[in-house]
Order: sequence, then C-alpha cells, then structure tokens
Amino acid sequence: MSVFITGASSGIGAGCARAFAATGRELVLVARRGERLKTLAQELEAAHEVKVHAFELDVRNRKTVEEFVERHRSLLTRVEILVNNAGLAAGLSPLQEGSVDDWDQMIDTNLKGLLYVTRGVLPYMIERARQGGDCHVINVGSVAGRWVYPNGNVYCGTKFGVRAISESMRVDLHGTGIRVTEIAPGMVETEFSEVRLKDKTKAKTVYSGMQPLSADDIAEAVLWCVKRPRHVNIQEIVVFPTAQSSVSLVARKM
Ligand code: NDP
Ligand code: 8X3
Repeated sequence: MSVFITGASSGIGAGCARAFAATGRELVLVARRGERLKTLAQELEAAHEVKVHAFELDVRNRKTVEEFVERHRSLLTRVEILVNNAGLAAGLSPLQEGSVDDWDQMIDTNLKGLLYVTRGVLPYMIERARQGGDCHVINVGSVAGRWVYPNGNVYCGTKFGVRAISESMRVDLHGTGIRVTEIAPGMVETEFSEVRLKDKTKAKTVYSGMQPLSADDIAEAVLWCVKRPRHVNIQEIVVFPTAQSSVSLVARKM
C-alpha cells in the first residue's frame, strides 16, 4: 500500500514523506520542482527499504492532473493514504489592494488543485477500501481556516474552504470506511513565508524571537492520526506553537 503526498518538495509535505518512509510505506510524491523531489526520493530510498515514485505535477492544471491519473492507474490502485498538502499563501495585503494574480494562484492551488487531485485519486481509494484497505485522506488546512487575521483575506478564504471540503468529503464518504482528517497548523517554519512575502529576509522576521512549529511536528501529528485504530477517525486537529496563542497573538523574546 502506498501514500500519495502533494507538495512534497519542501516543508510539511517533505516532512510527511520522511515520516511515512520511516514506516516503510511506498510513496508517490508530486510537486512542481521535480529535481527536488528526485533528490528526496533518492535520499529516502537510500535510508529506508522503500520505493519512492516522484513526479513533477502542477496541481493547478486540471488537464495535467487528469492525464497523470490516467497514466498512473496501476500506482493509484495501491494508494491508501492521500495527503493533500500542496498549497501556499501569496501576498499579505488588504483586500482592496490585493493582487488578483496572487488570489488566482491561491484559489487554483489550495482549493481547485486539492479538488482535482482528490477527484482523480479518491475513486481508487474507494475501491481499495471496498477490498478491505485502510484508507485515509489528510487535508492540510490551517488555523487561517478557522480564524481570520488582517490581510489574510483570500488565503483565509481558501483554508476555510479546505475545512468545508474536508467536512463534505467525510459525509460523502459515509459508510466507505475511509477516514478524513483535516490538520490545521499555526506558524510552521518552512518556505511558506518566503513564498508569501517573496523575500527571504522578511520571511525570517516572521519567526524572530519565537519558536515556531517545524514541518516534522506536523508530520508527526499526521502520522499519529493515521496510526489510530481503523475505527478511530481524528476529524480535525489544530496545532499551534506554544508561543502563538491565537492567529494574531505571538509572544516574542527580543
Ligand atoms: P512550503 O512552501 O515549504 O511547501 C509548499 C509545497 O506545496 C511545496 O512542496 C510546493 O512545491 C507545493 N506546491 C505549491 N504550489 C503547487 C502546485 N501548483 N502544484 C504542486 N505543488 C505545489 O510550505 P508549507 O510546507 O508550510 O506548506 C504546506 C501546506 O501547509 C500548505 O497547504 C500551507 O497552506 C499549509 N500551512 C502552512 C503553514 C505554515 O505556517 N507554514 C501553517 C498552516 C498551513 P513546488 O513549489 O515544488 O510545486
Ligand atoms: C499559515 C498560518 O497564521 O500564517 O496557514 O495563516 S498563518
């Protein structure tokens, strides 16, 4: 059985790939940066007795995702865990000054990309579950999908959407035995802020004077959810760093 992880070229996705590889599971990793994925795949195959399939894939491109699903049917029949992680925030400005290109990118990746991949992979998982497989979808949402903060607007909108889609998946999969978990992290130090702010130095200051979560912290939580007995579905899990009491309240020691 295998684990399909989107956005595995960095951060939380790469952390999940490492965590699942350590349990000996076959992996299917996708992201746009194929070279990075290839390096990660080689690292994991060298460190563990696992097969890792790495594919360059832009989840925003519906046709490409559909072709990918068509081409890799035999791999998909073995997928029992889908980690919908690929996503980003682009920009941090008031709605009235926002970049519409940034909005498109967030909506196309965080919502439409998640849906395209899920639409392609889920029918295989339903069949797998029908044959006794222990199947589980993990959607990476965010605390921004529960509480808004100034200038979060469209990013928050997409993550509120991920939460609603996760709840919908759970009810639509009723009776299939497939578990659906939404994991909602607070501040995790990855490439997230660099991508959002388009500036490495500014990105560093986001985490100055406080200890953020690491990608491994989230991967560990994901693995914990998956490792519960089959009759236990952790529907949602919200994880903040201790120094972050709410979306806009962070204790910093400067
Ligand atoms: P990173 O920027 O480190 O990782 C994002 C991953 O998503 C990369 O692997 C990137 O790969 C992939 N990705 C982005 N766009 C696409 C695309 N169009 N097609 C395929 N893959 C794509 O950030 P994080 O690890 O932090 O982010 C992972 C998830 O966690 C996101 O959904 C984010 O919203 C969520 N999150 C992050 C938090 C944080 O504070 N860091 C907190 C809460 C939630 P590539 O560029 O190679 O395509
Ligand atoms: C990322 C966490 O608080 O920057 O989803 O929105 S936050």
